Amino acid sequence: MLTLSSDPDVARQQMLGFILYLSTYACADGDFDDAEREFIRRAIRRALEERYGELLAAAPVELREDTINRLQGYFEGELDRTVNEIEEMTTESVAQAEDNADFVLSRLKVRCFEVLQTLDRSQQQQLMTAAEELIGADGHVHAAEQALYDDLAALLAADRGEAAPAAAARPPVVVEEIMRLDSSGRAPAFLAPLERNYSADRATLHAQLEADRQRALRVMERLQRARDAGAGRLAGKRSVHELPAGETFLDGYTWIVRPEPGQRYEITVIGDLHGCYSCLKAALVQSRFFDKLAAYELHPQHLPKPLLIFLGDYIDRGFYSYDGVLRAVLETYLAAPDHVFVLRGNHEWYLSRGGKILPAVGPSEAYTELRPIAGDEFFTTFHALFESLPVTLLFDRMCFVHAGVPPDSVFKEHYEDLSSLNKWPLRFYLMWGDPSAAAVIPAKLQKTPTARFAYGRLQAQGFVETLGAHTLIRGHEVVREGFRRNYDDGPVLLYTVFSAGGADNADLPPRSNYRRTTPMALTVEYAGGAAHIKPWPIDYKRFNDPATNGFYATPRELSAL
Ligand SMILES: [Mn+2]
Repeated sequence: MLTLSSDPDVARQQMLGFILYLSTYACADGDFDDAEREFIRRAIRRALEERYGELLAAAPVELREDTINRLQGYFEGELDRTVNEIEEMTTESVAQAEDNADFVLSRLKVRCFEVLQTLDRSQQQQLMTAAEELIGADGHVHAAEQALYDDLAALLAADRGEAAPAAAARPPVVVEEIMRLDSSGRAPAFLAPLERNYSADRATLHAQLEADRQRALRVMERLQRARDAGAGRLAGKRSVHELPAGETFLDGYTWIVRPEPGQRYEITVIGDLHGCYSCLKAALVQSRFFDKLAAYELHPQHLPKPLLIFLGDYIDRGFYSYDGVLRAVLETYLAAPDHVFVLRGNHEWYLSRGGKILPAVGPSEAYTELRPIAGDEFFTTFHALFESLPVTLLFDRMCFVHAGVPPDSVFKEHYEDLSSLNKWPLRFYLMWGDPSAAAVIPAKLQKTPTARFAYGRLQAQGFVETLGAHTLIRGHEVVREGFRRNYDDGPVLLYTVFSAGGADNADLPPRSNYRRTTPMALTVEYAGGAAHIKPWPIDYKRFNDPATNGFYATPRELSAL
């Protein structure tokens, strides 16, 4: 429940605030009963046990017990003092026509709010959760308790807009000016043989679909091996800091990359591709990822380690989904599985109903085009592939995910520790949300009839800080400029990158609204905890050309779009 600071003075203030806060709730119904007292005593105990159990892990058991008991006695004294003080307030005189109970409640409210003000977002959330539990501790929820809770939640939400992010330390992340990367370099050799449209000839098509299906199976096999090795490693881990340096592993649907001490990294980040194969090819050429990887493997001690992250949404919208972007992304992963990370987007989502695979996102152009010609086995395999794709990657204190943070209600109900990121409701919502300019989006507004929802800056901050991170990089949203600094001046940073689009990109249908977007990708240079983010436009145009792109050598033979 309450995680105490490692600084003893801060921890004491936290505990006193915690006691004031909870006893206020306990008194809000006009009666401080035994169940409520017992609840607070146990809450104090749990916080002390967690703090000193860890701190004095190596000390003899008796010493540990003794320390915790002494502190328990001290804080219980503080609890009695606080409760007396609150009860005394009920005898204070008030102006005529004012109700004393209202006065006490509003005073208490302010005091609680002040306590909350001294805490960071995730600690605030801990207190609000504890209050909720306490309200129910005596068996029924009193209207005054609920009113206090609701008012504080509203105050907190309103206040977050005023919170001074400038005062908090900015994470060591700098966004550089847009840079230009030329596209004259070599494409990875494995791409050219893959650049074949699905054929109208049935036998050829069958062989193509089967090759794509086999590739998907190989990817699943590789992911499964990583998963077997990393299974269970996030259980009980509250923050990325608790994970050992220098290790990379996949637990469930969450990739963890803990940088090796002293190692520099160069991370290429590619946002939504949506069937724009020319964008993918251009990005691979411009980033020179495979050239850099080859050089790194020769001189690992002198060069930054290259990583490549795909943020999901490979299919639909553009002309080259299964036979283009998805095929090439999977092959890219298989070519360098220790350096390439393929995350899942909301378009990588099918439903299985009575043995049939159905699309879950509409319109689903890739499915519509292939459904009449590809068999159940094909879609069953890709359904399984999509289900198996990881959703989150945590590199040091940077979080990479398709869309962003979960709604408050889902986060509260399902999140316990880092392993909770693997639970379906969280995975689902991490692929659907969009950041808002508002500080907080109220719960009511997060409940939408569609999967898409909005989150506010402080909700993003609460989520990202809970993971132990400070920066979130996501795609999902068709931002016209291709790269957007959504939250760029607070203690938590959030950026959007979109890699599909282009006004004159022949990969897109003529009337696609993606043509309004300038596709961009990112290079993140990382060293010693600090990162430089460099956005760059994708030169898709160079690859809308039969000379550089096999897909343009022959007309598309299937054309549902
Ligand atoms: Mn999306």
